[in-house]
Amino acid sequence: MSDARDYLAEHDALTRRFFLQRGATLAVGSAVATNARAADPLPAELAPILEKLESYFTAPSKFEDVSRGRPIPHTLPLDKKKEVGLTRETWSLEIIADPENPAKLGKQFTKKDNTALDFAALVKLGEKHAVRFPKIMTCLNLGCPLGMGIWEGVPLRTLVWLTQPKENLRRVFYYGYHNDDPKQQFRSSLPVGRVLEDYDDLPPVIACYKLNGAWLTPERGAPVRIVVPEHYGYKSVKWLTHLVLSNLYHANDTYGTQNNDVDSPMKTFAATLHVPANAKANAPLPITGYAQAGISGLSKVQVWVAPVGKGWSADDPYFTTAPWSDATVLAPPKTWGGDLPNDAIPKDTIGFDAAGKPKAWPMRLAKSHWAALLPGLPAGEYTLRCRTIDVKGQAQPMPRPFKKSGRCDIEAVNFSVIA
Ligand SMILES: Nc1nc2c(c(=O)[nH]1)N[C@H]1C(S)=C(S)[C@@H](COP(=O)(O)O)O[C@H]1N2
Ligand SMILES: [Mo]
Repeated sequence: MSDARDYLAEHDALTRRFFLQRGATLAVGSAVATNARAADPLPAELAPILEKLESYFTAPSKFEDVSRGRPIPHTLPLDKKKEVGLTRETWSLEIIADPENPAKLGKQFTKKDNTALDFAALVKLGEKHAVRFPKIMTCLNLGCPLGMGIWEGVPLRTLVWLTQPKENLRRVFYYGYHNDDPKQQFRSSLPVGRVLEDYDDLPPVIACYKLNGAWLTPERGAPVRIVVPEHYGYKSVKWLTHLVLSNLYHANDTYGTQNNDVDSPMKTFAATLHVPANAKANAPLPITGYAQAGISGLSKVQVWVAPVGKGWSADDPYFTTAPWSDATVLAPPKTWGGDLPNDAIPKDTIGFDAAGKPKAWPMRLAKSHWAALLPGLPAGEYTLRCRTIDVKGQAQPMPRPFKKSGRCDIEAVNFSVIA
């Protein structure tokens, strides 16, 4: 262990010195890549990989898809979609009291009574109430985000208030179209307090119909899906058909029956995008990655390189005392991507000012990119690890061996340095 510690302390000192030198000697002009974006100029060696970085927002068609159903609802032919209400012209939403734990409501919205809310009525409500906000979509069970978007819709509370709730309302649950087969139902839920109020500076929970300025596509849940800003993807139910107001006092999410922790908002963590495959000995190592700013926010990304097999002290399994060094969290990009019309942030997007500039950076519940240029190493096999520091200065992900509480790790990637 002491061997490893010595080596690492040395590499740490080297890393710090290296960064200082870089900062001092690199001219601004040599450091600008096309979409490069740091408050301070980044070393020119990073330019080629910064140019290849993914766009900040994800085009709706480029999102990874997590969809259940046999057949998956978005694969139904258009005629069938029309028949079952999965087009904007044919969609409608029932808003009802839970038959098993009924909330007392002044009014319900049902297909039977011809009072279900149709798409035109939702969009009409949107003229007055619509909100839009950036959010990263991440599956609780998967290691990497599915996509980063600006989601737009009507706050769910606007729909809840339409029912004139009187009493016995503690939970709101909702589900989407699943081939009219109860076994295929995919359901999520929220405490009513979260629907009615946006505590902790969160955007509202919405009945969403636009992503990145365009109508939702069938894959993303058209015509209407729920989007819950602070939660993993399973709370954001697609092909929404039913909003159920319940006096149940606990979660009844489908994910809860699959051993997932359904009261666990999104975590902060980092991962790499580019690590040199076969780096040259003693040549600087350009590295990029992304970070997800979860509920606890993001203040830093840190990296640490150690020789493979050197090990780390068994009493510090989360490497809290390792010689981490700060990477650069990239500033807002020059172009946003994601197929945003005119590459502009839609007007009145939460978290952005009137000129479409982010009010704070990095943004919470969103993605960021980062880069680091590490000093060259002798030939050998190495492990690069990355982690984040949240806004309160806590290293993240916190020790969290429970994958079913939201998958996130201190990522470790091995790479070779050759003579
Ligand atoms: N109706 C329905 N909604 C759903 C799902 C589903 O299978 N059916 N999958 C959920 C899960 S687990 C995730 S992670 C997100 C993924 O959103 P995306 O496919 O738009 O990326 O959708 C959620 N909404
Ligand atoms: Mo998921």
